[in-house]
Amino acid sequence: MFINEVEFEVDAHNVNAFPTPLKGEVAFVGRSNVGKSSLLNSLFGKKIAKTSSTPGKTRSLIFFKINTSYHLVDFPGYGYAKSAKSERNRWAALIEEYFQLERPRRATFLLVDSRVPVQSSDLGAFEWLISLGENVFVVPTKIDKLKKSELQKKLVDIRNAFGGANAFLPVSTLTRHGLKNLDSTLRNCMRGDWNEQE
Ligand SMILES: Nc1nc2c(ncn2[C@@H]2O[C@H](COP(=O)(O)OP(=O)(O)OP(=O)(O)O)[C@@H](O)[C@H]2O)c(=O)[nH]1
Ligand SMILES: [Mg+2]
Repeated sequence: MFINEVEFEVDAHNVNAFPTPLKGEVAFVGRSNVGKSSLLNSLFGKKIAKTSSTPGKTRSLIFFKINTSYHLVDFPGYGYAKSAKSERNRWAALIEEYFQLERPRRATFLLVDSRVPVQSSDLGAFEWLISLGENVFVVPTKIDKLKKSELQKKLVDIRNAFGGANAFLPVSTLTRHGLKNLDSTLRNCMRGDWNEQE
């Protein structure tokens, strides 16, 4: 596996708390509860990102240092209606600021829940990231919840909806399906040859 050393670096509630950039960085974004933090823990092989069955667990940008040279950033989820509007606005502002900063960001991994139809909030996030010139990898999550035939159909829908993505990387943290592929995609991104992906 590419990731062999992980360290929690900082829990950033504002731009001033973002760490000094390293050689490369990737962001993990998606709706609340889609499985961002769980996926990072599975990639890391240890539970250092906080997860919860209650949406809204991650409330700031959490920077993890991997292999001493790169950052992985765990984002707060968007689309969580129950949190206070002022708090949602604050997260939205922080997310926007992050993407407007010059950082050595190689790619953004946009996680989408494979169990539900394509969501307009996910499409909105995708289009916004593409408009900023981001390399976006779409990661359908929780695929253990679908039968094989349902999954095939869902993946076709997702590919059609998110045209312009660098690649589609379905995963399950329960079965570990797709994790190796994701890990090697991360390696390619960090080394700057992510174009070799399909
Ligand atoms: N069945 C199944 N459940 C999963 C999978 N990945 C995550 N979950 C569950 O989904 C829930 C949310 O997971 P988190 O990783 O906390 O989600 P998050 O996207 O970080 O959520 P926020 O921090 O609120 O934005 C938890 O109950 C996880 O156990 C998966 O691959 N399969
Ligand atoms: Mg989280």
